[in-house]
Amino acid sequence: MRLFYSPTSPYARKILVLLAEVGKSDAVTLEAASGTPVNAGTAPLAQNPLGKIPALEREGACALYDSRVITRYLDTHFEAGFYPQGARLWDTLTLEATADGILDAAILMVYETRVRPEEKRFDDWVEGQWAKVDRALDAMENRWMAHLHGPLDMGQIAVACALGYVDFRHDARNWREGRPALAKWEADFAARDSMKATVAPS
Ligand SMILES: N[C@@H](CCC(=O)N[C@@H](CS)C(=O)NCC(=O)O)C(=O)O
Repeated sequence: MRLFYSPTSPYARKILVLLAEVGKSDAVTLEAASGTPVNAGTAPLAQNPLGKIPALEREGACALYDSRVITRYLDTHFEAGFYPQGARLWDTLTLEATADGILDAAILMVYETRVRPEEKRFDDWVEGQWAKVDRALDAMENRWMAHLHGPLDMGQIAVACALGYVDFRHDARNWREGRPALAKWEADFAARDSMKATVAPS
């Protein structure tokens, strides 16, 4: 399998963490790729017409995207069990979607300053994106800690990668302030080998 990725992509990191957790990092060949909404660059357009990474090329089968489809596929393929059976599945999927929503907002904030010309920038829109992140982090602190401390699943991996990305790109927002439980959980999770092996290069 070939994974189109970038070492700074938090969506790709979820996949790399999953693979590391199941001891299957060697099962994919990594192919660096990147693009933006205004320049597809080296994005794998043949594998993903949306021009986004990650995308997973498979032998004799169609390429997979987006990251949640890829993690679900790899979880099944390697029988990882990171998408639990029964009622906990819906919590896991909702937590995963919340973490990915944080990433979607956090990345749009980055594009706003990196990609959009200065005279076209819209500060209220950027702050609206951060408000989404802020609310989602509050929900984790107030509602999700019991789940986060449960058996390892894809919701937890997604949250850890989202928090890592907020640190990486939005450190100045100081997300830990007022969220001691989530901050402690993040510090513990970040010490896992799978997380240490996939830290974005600065
Ligand atoms: N929902 C997608 C989001 C992927 C995504 O936005 N990736 C970024 C890089 S981290 C990208 O390729 N952006 C290029 C673009 O938006 O055109 C997923 O989970 O895979």
